[in-house]
Amino acid sequence: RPRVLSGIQPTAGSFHLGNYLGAVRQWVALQETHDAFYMLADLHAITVPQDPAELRANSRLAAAQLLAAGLDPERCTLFVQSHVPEHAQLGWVMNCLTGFGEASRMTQFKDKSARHGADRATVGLFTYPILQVADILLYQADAVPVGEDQRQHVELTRDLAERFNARYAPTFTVPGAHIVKETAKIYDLQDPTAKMSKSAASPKGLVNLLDEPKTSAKKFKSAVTDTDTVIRYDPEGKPGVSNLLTVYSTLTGTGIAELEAQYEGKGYGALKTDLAEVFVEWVTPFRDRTQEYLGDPETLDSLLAKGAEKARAVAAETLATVYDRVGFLPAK
Ligand code: AQP
Repeated sequence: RPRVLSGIQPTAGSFHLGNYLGAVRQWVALQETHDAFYMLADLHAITVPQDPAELRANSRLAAAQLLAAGLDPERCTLFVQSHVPEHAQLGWVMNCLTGFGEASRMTQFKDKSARHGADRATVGLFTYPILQVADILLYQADAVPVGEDQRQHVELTRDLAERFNARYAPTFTVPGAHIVKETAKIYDLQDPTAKMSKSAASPKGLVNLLDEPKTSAKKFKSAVTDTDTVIRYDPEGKPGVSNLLTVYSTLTGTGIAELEAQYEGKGYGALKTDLAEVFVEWVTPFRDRTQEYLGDPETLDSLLAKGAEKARAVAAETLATVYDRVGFLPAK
């Protein structure tokens, strides 16, 4: 079976609709066809300041949401990044293989450091894509299911894997990004040209899965569209309407063309109200399941411990090969 690796940061508490449609939904599907490794990226989370108690609580909350979304620990390996020390260890080796200029070209760092202020951005935030390279290569992943915003980091992973393989000996599988075109980028409901993001300036266009469904329904109903009235999928000309159609189509499994036909002659109001209903119907059981998993933290923790054990077996083998290839003296 081909292998996949992906991760999500346990930072904001609730996942948002972009995280779910762009990434987590694919993870659930891929566990049927792939040897799948999914991690809670807590090492990545501390690249920006975190309250320790909140980070711990959010890690369990993230695990509960992944299970509620459909990850099955019998069919995939779900673990916490900091439980597998090989991530930090291979991360260091990868740091030493990366050019400073190369790392400086990562657009996500540029965006985030601009947001935090150059002085407050940490070196960890700068090198985070290189740790991500290590995350992926440790598992010899063939594919990395992510949203469009992560494409550049997967490209860096390919470059570094090829560099290591050429400099030492073939060691790493060179992975590809697994990006589902339709949902690669879910947009903010108030600014449909911007990515839906937990760090948006205003929460009005951000749909958090664990918010009160009524709150999210209101956000759908007041989504920004355009001054036209035709419901047509046209991401360039009609980004707001197209984003709503994407969400509607993915949550219901109805094709976009079918939705266009269904809403012919109807106004934006009808589309927004129906989509709000579709979302509430989908999210209500998701929230209930999340609460059920959260209610039993012991089971959650032991499931994550088992995941870490499975992950470590693979990670340790890769790291041992890497240490040998770079010329470290074996510890006796
Ligand atoms: N709007 C989005 N559309 C599609 N996919 C998205 N992802 C994030 N936003 C969208 C994908 O979600 C996965 C987990 O991402 P993360 O843990 O790195 O979270 P993030 O990218 O930090 O989340 P945000 O909201 O985008 O926060 P900021 O803007 O602060 O970084 C990834 O696969 C990502 O592609």
